[in-house]
Amino acid sequence: MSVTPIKTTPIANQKPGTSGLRKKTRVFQEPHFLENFIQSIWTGIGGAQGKTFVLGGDGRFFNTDAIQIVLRMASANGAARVIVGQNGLLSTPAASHLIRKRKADGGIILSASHNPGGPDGDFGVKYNIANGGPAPESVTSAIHTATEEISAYRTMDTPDVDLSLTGIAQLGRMEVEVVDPVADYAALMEEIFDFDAIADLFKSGFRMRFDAMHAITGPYAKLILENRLGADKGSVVNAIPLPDFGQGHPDPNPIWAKDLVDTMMHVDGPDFGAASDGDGDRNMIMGRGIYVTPSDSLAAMAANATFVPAYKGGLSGVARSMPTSLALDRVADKLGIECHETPTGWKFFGNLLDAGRATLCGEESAGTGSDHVREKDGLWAVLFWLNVLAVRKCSVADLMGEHWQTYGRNYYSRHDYEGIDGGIANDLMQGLRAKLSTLPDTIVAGLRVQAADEFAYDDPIDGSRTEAQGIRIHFHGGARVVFRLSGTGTVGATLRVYLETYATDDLGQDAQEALAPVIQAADKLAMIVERTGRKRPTVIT
Ligand code: VG1
Ligand code: CO
Repeated sequence: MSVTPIKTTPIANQKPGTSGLRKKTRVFQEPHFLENFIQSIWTGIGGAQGKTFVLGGDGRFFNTDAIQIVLRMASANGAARVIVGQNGLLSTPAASHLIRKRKADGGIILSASHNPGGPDGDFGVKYNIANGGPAPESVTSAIHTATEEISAYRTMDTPDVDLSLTGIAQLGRMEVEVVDPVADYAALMEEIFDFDAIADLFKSGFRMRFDAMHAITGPYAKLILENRLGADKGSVVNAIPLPDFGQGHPDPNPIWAKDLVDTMMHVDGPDFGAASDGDGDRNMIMGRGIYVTPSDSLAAMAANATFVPAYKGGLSGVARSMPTSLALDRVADKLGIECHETPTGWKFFGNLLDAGRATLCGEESAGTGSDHVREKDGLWAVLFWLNVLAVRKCSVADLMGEHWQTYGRNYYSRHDYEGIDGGIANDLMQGLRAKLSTLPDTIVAGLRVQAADEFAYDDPIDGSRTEAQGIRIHFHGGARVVFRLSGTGTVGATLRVYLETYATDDLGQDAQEALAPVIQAADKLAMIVERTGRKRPTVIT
């Protein structure tokens, strides 16, 4: 069982994006690709010697092989212990919780989140630090530098560790502790929420449907929603995690979770509907006849947080990613608490959560979370909504109707143009950047520009500055458009156009109709059709 240093050379483009390194699965399977990156993680964090790590993945194709590769490399690099989810499975929030609970030095999560899986799909690796959250930019850039300088990695020649049974196994000098992936997470949820109130809600005939999209949350949702809380058997659908997510796209939005939307829009549909993504950190919330945008969900959660036991004392502050709608800001204003605006990606919330400057955070991309872990958390958001509905005894539609009456409504939509040429995408952004200073006070598609800039973030805790985080254009009257390029795609570039307008009356419009002038202005400003040749977005959420 000797440790073998294997000679290697740097592989280009191993730069972590918004959330870890994501590539086509076949790229990850190429010789040395995964190994180079894992060794660079150890180098980037100052070595693995004597450390304890948490390890798990969302179960997508190549998860099982990759877990064994990481285990061997951890042992060969001197790690003391790796805590791994049974069968190599852990949802992202469960991994975050385990890192914190077990005071591990960090964790490796194998997932490309909402990206499709399978041999022709995507694979990914994220590194989380000791607070349980995604590595900040300082760490990911050290890892990236290491990928550019690597000349060897360390592994060992050992048989696979049996991960099918919980307990402790030995791999070289390292201990491998195989744990139930659901137990600790379920216990944490029970501490946060009023399980009795939610159980009573189900006893009263309340019906729900949770679509696990054949991804990681199936076993978590079955245990918590059906077994512990008493939701009807069969409330959790597509509950068995599959390596290719049943050929689906595990992204909980109205496009990819269309079955759920159809069920919920039916007059006899369930009272509450929800879905989560590949690695269990995203959520989609619906009521009968209503889809709640993630930005609205975040705002409504903030406004109703005191109905949940863990937050009954109030929120210390809230935070949202810059492209997320300003609905949250209105709630924060009323509550008299801080509202932080951060770049896209959960890693920017970590410092605020650690410092107690924010209790609740969220992103327009269906991510919400709190200081209970350091990742966004899909099932937690579902339980949050259930807890609020159980206490307030109202429907989702009534709750949102009342919310808009109180705060006004931020109509919101995101238009994605996927797989466009990288050069064209960069030119488009550059074109916008070049004219930012000339835009204020001009009229675009009937809307007058109030302010235009490129977002940069100064972290109030560690003082770090992150630049070029999206171009934002505010119009008089509260409308806004934001342009940025995705950092999670694996083919070409994805342009994301975030559209928003604010209304205090006429609260029941269709979002695309309410946003029509903003959509027109966005196209005029960025010359999307002209530059990309695309007449319409690939995905509208
Ligand atoms: C997307 C979302 C972002 C999210 C990130 C990771 O990033 O927009 O809000 O944090 O995915 O989520 P991008 O760079 O493609 O816009 V997950 O659930 O994919 O880890
Ligand atoms: Co995810």
